[in-house]
Amino acid sequence: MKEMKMPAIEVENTPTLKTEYQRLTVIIPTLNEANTIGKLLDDLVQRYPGINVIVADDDSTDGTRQEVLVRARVYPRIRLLWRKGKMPGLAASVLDALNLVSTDYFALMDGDLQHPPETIEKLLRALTRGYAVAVGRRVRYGLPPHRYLVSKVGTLMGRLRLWWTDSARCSDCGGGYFAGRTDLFLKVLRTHAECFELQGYKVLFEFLKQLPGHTSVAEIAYEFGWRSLGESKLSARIMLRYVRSLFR
Ligand SMILES: Nc1nc2c(ncn2[C@@H]2O[C@H](COP(=O)(O)OP(=O)(O)OP(=O)(O)O)[C@@H](O)[C@H]2O)c(=O)[nH]1
Ligand SMILES: [Mg+2]
Repeated sequence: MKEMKMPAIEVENTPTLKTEYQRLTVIIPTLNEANTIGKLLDDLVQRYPGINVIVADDDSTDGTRQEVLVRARVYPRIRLLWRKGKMPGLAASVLDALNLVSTDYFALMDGDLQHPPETIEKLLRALTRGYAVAVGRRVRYGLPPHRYLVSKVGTLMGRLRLWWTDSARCSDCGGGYFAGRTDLFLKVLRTHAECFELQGYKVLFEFLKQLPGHTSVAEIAYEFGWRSLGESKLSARIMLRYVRSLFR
């Protein structure tokens, strides 16, 4: 799994060709995000003609799937993965969706509008320029002080872990907004499936742990918005899962 060594830098401001959007699949895990998922999907397909989207829904009960299906009928590049009867979990949902991706690149973003859709273009641009991974780096946090602190400490611990094992690195390894080369990530998934914390939230961290230190990683700054609609699914149990994954 040899990757060219490239420094983690901001990607310059040249627009991505419109035809490049069809090379990307955006994975959106959802659990009861009916208030926001429709708006997010509308924004993505309007902004990025030709883009592919997979919504990986863990049997939501609030009409999330209906919001997706209404749009999928009009825009067939939107697909719904209904995980009914499967072991629930954010990471498990993302990995299931990743197995369905057939485009060169994929991106992961939340379905609650905390991740700004305009950043997708910069993530994609980094990949088409040759980076293996493009990571969104939060520069503002839509989080209350205690959550901000927990997030910062968690990210610092994650960075130490990645440095200690000479794994792939970036400054915001605890974020959930990133993109990557599909073949590389599928290879990691197929060779290290048993290592993933399937009910955890830190999918990026799980992958970085398995990628070698010389992997080329670009960092793209973005403002992590406040959750204005719907409810947070993050719990103390999920945070503990992350602590466990630091030592695995
Ligand atoms: N499929 C699936 N999606 C999930 C699950 N838990 C959370 N999600 C989705 O994953 C994304 C991130 O979850 P959030 O609850 O927003 O987590 P967060 O952004 O860290 O927390 P807040 O800042 O409080 O919103 C959202 O799109 C959720 O709907 C799950 O168990 N399964
Ligand atoms: Mg959120």
